[in-house]
Amino acid sequence: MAYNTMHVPVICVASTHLFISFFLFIVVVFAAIETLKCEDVFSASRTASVSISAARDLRYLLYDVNPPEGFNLRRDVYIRMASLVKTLRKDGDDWVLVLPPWGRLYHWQSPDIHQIRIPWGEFFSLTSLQANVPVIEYEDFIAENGGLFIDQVLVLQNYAEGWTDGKWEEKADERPCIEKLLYTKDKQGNYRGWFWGYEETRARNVTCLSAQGHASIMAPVLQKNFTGNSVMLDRAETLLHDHYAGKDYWDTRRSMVFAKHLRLIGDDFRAKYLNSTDDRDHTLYNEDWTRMQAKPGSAKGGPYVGVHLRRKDFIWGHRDDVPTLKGAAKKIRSLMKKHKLQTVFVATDAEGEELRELKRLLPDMVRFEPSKEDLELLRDGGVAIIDQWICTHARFFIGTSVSTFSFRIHEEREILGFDPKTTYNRFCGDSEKQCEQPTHWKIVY
Ligand SMILES: Nc1nc2c(ncn2[C@@H]2O[C@H](COP(=O)(O)OP(=O)(O)O)[C@@H](O)[C@H]2O)c(=O)[nH]1
Ligand SMILES: *[C@@H]1O[C@H](CO)[C@@H](O)[C@H](O)[C@H]1NC(C)=O
Ligand SMILES: *[C@@H]1O[C@H](CO)[C@@H](O)[C@H](O)[C@H]1NC(C)=O
Ligand SMILES: *[C@@H]1O[C@H](CO)[C@@H](O)[C@H](O)[C@H]1NC(C)=O
Ligand SMILES: [Mg+2]
Repeated sequence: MAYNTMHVPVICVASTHLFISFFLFIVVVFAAIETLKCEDVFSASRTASVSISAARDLRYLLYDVNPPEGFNLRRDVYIRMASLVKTLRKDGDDWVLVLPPWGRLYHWQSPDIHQIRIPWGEFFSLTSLQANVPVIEYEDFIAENGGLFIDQVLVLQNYAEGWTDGKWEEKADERPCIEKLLYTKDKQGNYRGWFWGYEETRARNVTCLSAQGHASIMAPVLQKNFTGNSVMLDRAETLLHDHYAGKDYWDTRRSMVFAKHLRLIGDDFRAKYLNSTDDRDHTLYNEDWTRMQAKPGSAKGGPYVGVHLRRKDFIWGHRDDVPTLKGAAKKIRSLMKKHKLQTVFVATDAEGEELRELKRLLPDMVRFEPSKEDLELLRDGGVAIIDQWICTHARFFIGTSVSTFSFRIHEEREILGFDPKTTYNRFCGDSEKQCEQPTHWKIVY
């Protein structure tokens, strides 16, 4: 087969020495720039709030998500919280969103790597987030707040009785906790909990709150009922999007620009192993997301099929919308033929025997597989982002049914201006009857 004559190495392990020095150089330079920029943005926002400080008190909104949820659903919950903060700021105090440190995620299991208390700045551009809504890292919150106390934790839950009369109604009420509380009272009467691995953090009070509705139904509750300086919403995924795929959704989504060093590593990989550059592929990216408005269909993408093949918990349940590896390989070959592409880039969480089988089935696939040293720097989250970034730039993309990892790639491609036909595609189960393809969500500017 023609694939066997490809010049692409079976496994692309970048030259460690070069990679490390390149990586460190960028990290240092950009970390410095980011810090400067962040301080600028931040002091500007502070100055603004000082001038009207009599009317607007500074208040902090913190949040966390159900522990088993992964990286990409958490990115979705961020959008809901950003929307709530915008609502809170419209009338009332000077609310700031505190970014929950990354860590202890079920999928981030690479051994011997520090994977907790990771600031958002390692994965996302803080200046870009700041241009949408005021945000700060948790450690800055500790410093500014002058201590380790969170005034009030509200553990969100559904209503024990479900929807009364089968009627949907938006509401929030203090209620007894339904599940066992993951916070325990200490000798001083304060609450200890996970708090992203910050063992010294304590909450003064923890209450359960049944809530059903959009994120902004919490605004009056936070403005009137809980007046502490810092309020944390735990299980924040309980709240729905204010307006899914509306303008505000997309503003926040567009502001979630990946950290520059991760984009550069992805770009470097594209150039080296996939013959893909922004100029040729019409995927020019504007560092300032507020000025980025690619014409739909303008992006061409690099000469490869991008694949996100989700395994692990997606196959353990024997779901019928997820293909076998054989089924996936067959589909990939047919897509390469159809689109006249000789290269395939595969992002997957497959491991062990599954990964070996995949390599047997697709010996010429290109993968981003960092060395152990690089993995220590990038961590599992950074590698996931680089995989997503490379899939984002493919001429044609196919993902896995209802995977939020694939959904985030769809959005990133939408931002770059790809024709939706090349983006909203998913694998079908080997014997899936009705294989509905993903929904196209058009950007609202
Ligand atoms: N590097 C990498 N990690 C992946 C890939 N697919 C899944 N993962 C990991 O598994 C997690 C999947 O969980 P999540 O983000 O919740 O997405 P979902 O479960 O597919 O909806 C990701 O966050 C990654 O840590 C992949 O293609 N590449
Ligand atoms: C908030 O306060 C109002 C007025 O006191 C009360 O009616 C409402 O039930 C409270 N809501 C919550 C969620 O505590
Ligand atoms: C904790 O919050 C609940 C609900 O608002 C309130 O009734 C209670 O008095 C608070 N406890 C303390 C110690 O402040
Ligand atoms: C890379 O792509 C360009 C045009 O897109 C082509 O001319 C060139 O031959 C390709 N290089 C390799 C090594 O495939
Ligand atoms: Mg998940």
